[in-house]
Amino acid sequence: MLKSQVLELERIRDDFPILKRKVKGKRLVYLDNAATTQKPRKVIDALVDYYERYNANAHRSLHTLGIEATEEFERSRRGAAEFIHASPKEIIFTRGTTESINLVRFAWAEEHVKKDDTILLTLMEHHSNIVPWQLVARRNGAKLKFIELDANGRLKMDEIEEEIERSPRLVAVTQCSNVLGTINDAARICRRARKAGSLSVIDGAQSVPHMPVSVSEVGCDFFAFSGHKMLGPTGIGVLYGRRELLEEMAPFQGGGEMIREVHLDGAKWNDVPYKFEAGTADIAGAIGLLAAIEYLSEIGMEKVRRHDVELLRYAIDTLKGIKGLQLYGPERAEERSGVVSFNLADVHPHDLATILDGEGVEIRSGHHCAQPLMEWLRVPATSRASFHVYNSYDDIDALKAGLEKAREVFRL
Ligand code: C6P
Repeated sequence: MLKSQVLELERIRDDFPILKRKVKGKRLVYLDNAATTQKPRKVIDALVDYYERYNANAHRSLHTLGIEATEEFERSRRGAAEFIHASPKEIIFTRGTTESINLVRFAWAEEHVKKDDTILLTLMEHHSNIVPWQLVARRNGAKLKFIELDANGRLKMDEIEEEIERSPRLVAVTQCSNVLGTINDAARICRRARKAGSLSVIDGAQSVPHMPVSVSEVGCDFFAFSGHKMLGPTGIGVLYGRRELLEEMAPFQGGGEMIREVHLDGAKWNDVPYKFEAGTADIAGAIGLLAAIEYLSEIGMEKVRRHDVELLRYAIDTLKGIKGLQLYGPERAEERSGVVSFNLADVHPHDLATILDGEGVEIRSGHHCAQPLMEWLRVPATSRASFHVYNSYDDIDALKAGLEKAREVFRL
């Protein structure tokens, strides 16, 4: 059944051309949304429209096309700002979450993190929110401290609060785990960090696509997310940075647009956010991201979240009934975003993913760029199904049927 209590699924699915294709002769059941989502016609059309009608560089040429491209590019910035309740001056366009976090590394942390400082992280971070800090720590002689999780994969809040009391230089935490789905109380963490004089970086790669997010309510110093996980194009993302910090920070990369004036003996920087946007931006990507934001806003992020919870509840109940299947992460759907990781007996996740692909069911298998978390779970890899607005109960039924087939193949 394609029905949902929350969304008009038939209409929504109609908006996504790719959902009409078949995989191995079967209906496409796309459950790899945490890796990247599919794109609605509105986003595809916005990209084509830019290239067909007003393709030009932004913030450079004063001809008609240049002015139209600049206006749409800046309208995208305002749209992104409104979506997360920030000011447009605090929105820097990047290639995605990874580049956003690395921007903080190069433009803030390399200068401000000193010898023996602590950078506080958690065991559920994606490599994008670990490796940049390992590099800073190695260069500047700082320490990394990782906060543990409880048996259900929830962050130990008392432990992180205790550590924040010690005033780490930086607290870098994901709002939602891409493996466990766990939602962290980012607002509480950032409030404590602010009180302790620590800066906060929130990885919003898996939260912004799935729930209403307000950076002003979260109260973070930096916030990163990617367009391609929220129905937008690849190659575009956002770094939100608190205005006063951005004003003080050094540039990220040097080049065109990030300067006010350049002379043989030096240069002066452009205003924020342009100071951090050297070179020609992904103009089409930003315009496509705005189309995605408009599409999600038309549905309403509250509804997107309610649909996620509904699917999670059904998925957890369904998968729990499969013999030999181990689920990871919090049991209550309300405590997680639209991601379900699991292992089936000792079948390798890659073998499982191949069998499911034969049934048209696309999931991700592997370490999901979260190897420290895999080590904590004591597994080399997991299988992972992840949802978005076009997924339905029968996608989860198809996943279950595929898993039952795998049980037969592996004689479990
Ligand atoms: N996670 C996944 O399948 P980029 O690649 O820069 O758009 O996003 C990186 C990233 C950062 N943080 C979190 C929590 C993420 O989930 C991701 C991307 C994908 O889980 C690809 S590894």
